[in-house]
Amino acid sequence: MTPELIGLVVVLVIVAIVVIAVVVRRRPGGGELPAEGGKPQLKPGGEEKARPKPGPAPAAEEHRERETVKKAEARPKGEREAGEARKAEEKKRAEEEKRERAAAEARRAEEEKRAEEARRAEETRRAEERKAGAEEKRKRVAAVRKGLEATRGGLVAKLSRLFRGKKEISAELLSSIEEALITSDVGARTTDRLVGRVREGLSGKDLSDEGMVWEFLREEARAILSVPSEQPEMKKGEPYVILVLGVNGVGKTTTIGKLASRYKAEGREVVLAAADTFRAAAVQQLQIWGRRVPCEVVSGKEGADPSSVAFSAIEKAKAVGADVVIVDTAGRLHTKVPLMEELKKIARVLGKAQEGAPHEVLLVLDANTGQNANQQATTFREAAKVTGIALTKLDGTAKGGVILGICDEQKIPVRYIGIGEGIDDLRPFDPELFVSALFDDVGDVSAAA
Ligand SMILES: Nc1nc2c(ncn2[C@@H]2O[C@H](COP(=O)(O)OP(=O)(O)OP(=O)(O)O)[C@@H](O)[C@H]2O)c(=O)[nH]1
Ligand SMILES: [Mg+2]
Repeated sequence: MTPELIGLVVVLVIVAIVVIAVVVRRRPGGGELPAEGGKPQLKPGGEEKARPKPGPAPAAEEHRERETVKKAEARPKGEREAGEARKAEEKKRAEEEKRERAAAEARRAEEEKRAEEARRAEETRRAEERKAGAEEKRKRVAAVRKGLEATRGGLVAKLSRLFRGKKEISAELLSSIEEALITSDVGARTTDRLVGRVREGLSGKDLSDEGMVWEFLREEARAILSVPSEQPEMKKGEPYVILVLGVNGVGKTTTIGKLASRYKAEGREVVLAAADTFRAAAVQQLQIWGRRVPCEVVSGKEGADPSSVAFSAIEKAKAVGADVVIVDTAGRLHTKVPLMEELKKIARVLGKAQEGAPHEVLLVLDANTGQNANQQATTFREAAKVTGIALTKLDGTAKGGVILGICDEQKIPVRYIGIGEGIDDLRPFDPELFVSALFDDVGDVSAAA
């Protein structure tokens, strides 16, 4: 190596050293590299060497600072906007809720209005129904009352005359009540019971004036007349059989005709059995009713066995699909044993022809016969299982009080009352209605009496 070359190398080395020194000094945070963990090493017991920290180039730092400022500026703006959006959302929601509440309120008001209208309409309907029911009841009471005019003019007028103007109920008044009841065919036993109860009420101070005694008698009458009853149900496709009994001329055939007409009006098909084979006229009488109703009448030859006619009638009813069979029988004195035996036979044969028959054994009693009607009931019950009573001709007697004695002693329910000869003059018996017809508005009766 030449001395010139050596000199050049030395110069280059020096230049390189200088350049390196310059570069090292200019490095950000220049100096020694931080120790492991990125922290500058502290000399034991000393402070961090004061020297520039290594960091990004000034341009990058500026950029970052600008970004930070921007972010700092941007944050409050974003928050503001978010807050405003939230508020707007809340306001919107509150308005929606308000609208929903208003709509719900309107719906409720509408529903309440409708419910109120429905309630009013229902009330009006019920009031009309009540009015119609009351009107219907008034008509029925009036019709029965008309049929009971004679009894009202008798028993009721007598009683009301006794009570008129009385302030105190004396022993004398009680015996007058007793007499009025007896003479109206209420019957001795029932009269005793009624007067006895009035006496008890007076001594126990439960009854203190004539109004109370009147009301008490009315209530007692209603209770006596309300005999509990059980009737078999009518079954579709099986004829319901009614056997009708009674002494001569009480109104059996007429009652059967009226009854058939009632069933027919209810839409039931009826077959009549002319089991009164003693008289040709009896069969003809039933046939006339058959044409009036109209309904089928089954009859036999004059003098035929009544049981066979009854049997044929059930056969006929089954064949034509009729709902009801009503068997007319000859009037018989309850004292005639063979005739009563015949009734038993008819009942037996009916039971053979149709299970459960006769479903009703209806005893017809004429109200005009007074206490004798009660006697008839006792005897007929021994021959046949009487399940109901039809009390006829109440329209023609002042002795309608007999119904109280019959119900009280026989404990057989009265099913129908006859208040005239017309087809509509048979009424189902309703104790409440009957008592109203008999006892209410007595002012009219006593005035007339
Ligand atoms: N005023 C009135 N008359 C009635 C009533 N029921 C029946 N009659 C009349 O009583 C009379 C006898 O009636 P019927 O039906 O023939 O009596 P019956 O029990 O069948 O008579 P016999 O078959 O002879 O035993 C007839 O004139 C009927 O019009 C009624 O409720 N009021
Ligand atoms: Mg007859």
